[in-house]
Amino acid sequence: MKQIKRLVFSLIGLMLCAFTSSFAATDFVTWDMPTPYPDKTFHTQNIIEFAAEVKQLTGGKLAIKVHSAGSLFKHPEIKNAVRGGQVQIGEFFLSLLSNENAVFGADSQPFLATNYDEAMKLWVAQEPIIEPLLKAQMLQPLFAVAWPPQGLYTKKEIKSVDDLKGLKFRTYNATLEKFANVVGAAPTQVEVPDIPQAFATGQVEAMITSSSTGANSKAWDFVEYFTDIQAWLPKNIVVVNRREFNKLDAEVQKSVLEAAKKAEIRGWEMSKKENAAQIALLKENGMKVMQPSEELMKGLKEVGNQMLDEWKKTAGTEGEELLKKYYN
Ligand code: PCA
Repeated sequence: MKQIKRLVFSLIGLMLCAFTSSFAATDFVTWDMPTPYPDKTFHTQNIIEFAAEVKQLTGGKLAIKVHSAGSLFKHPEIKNAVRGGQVQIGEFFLSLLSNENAVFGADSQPFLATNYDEAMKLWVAQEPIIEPLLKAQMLQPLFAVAWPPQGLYTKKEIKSVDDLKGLKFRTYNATLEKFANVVGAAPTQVEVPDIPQAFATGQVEAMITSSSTGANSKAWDFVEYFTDIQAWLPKNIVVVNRREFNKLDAEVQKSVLEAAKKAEIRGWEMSKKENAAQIALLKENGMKVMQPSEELMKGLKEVGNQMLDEWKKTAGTEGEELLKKYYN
């Protein structure tokens, strides 16, 4: 009898434990999400919508608190903050990881993919290659969105690659830094929120970035020319810590993946619309929006070819596989 009592008690105990822990798992959870770019950036807007959708789909079980503009973690620290579990989810510029493996930087190779269709094709080729690399670091990619094509911002008209020589050049990753070095410019890494200040103080005088980042930074305050070279479309990626993701209920996990899928589609559409609108805004504010000369494009593409050859050497078989998929 005693034994049966004990058994019943321990069974009740077990059930209570299971109940409270499952309750804890389904209880309301808040995730912190650092992002590098200011609120008005379309990527950030897209992420704010993603967070709202997650909240709605999960009936409030998962709330994502967005900390934009590098306010919680500085851009270069975001990936490791997610990896280490200090935060559960985060956004960063994918090609920043090219120092770990060159395949992460495929989307920043000059003139490899120069429009939205090609950029999407490149992402389709790149995703299955980078996913296991991220997974090995406890990271699960959720979605990636391309920036508009990268253009050239300068104080003077640029007619050939030679005109870039000696310019103090704002850069945002190792590939762009390399590009600046190859064309004989002087690179300085500057995060987006610091662009206006870097130009105002003369730390830099030229840059390559999207119409979006140029217009958001009020480029007309410090440069006169935007040359529409459409050199590449780099991406931002959103990743989640897998341990944290696995803690969620299956239903909540499903909702996160569903919202992520929608965010990727919406983000690419936003990017396209953004490009047209922001180029118009550059013009409205008095900037000269130029089509590149043949000579400039020829020179830039030569630089692109040279850089791609070097990239192939460092990207090894994974890089080969990526390019094969992309070109097919
Ligand atoms: N804007 C970001 C990345 C690429 C872009 O268009 C930047 O300038 O840092």
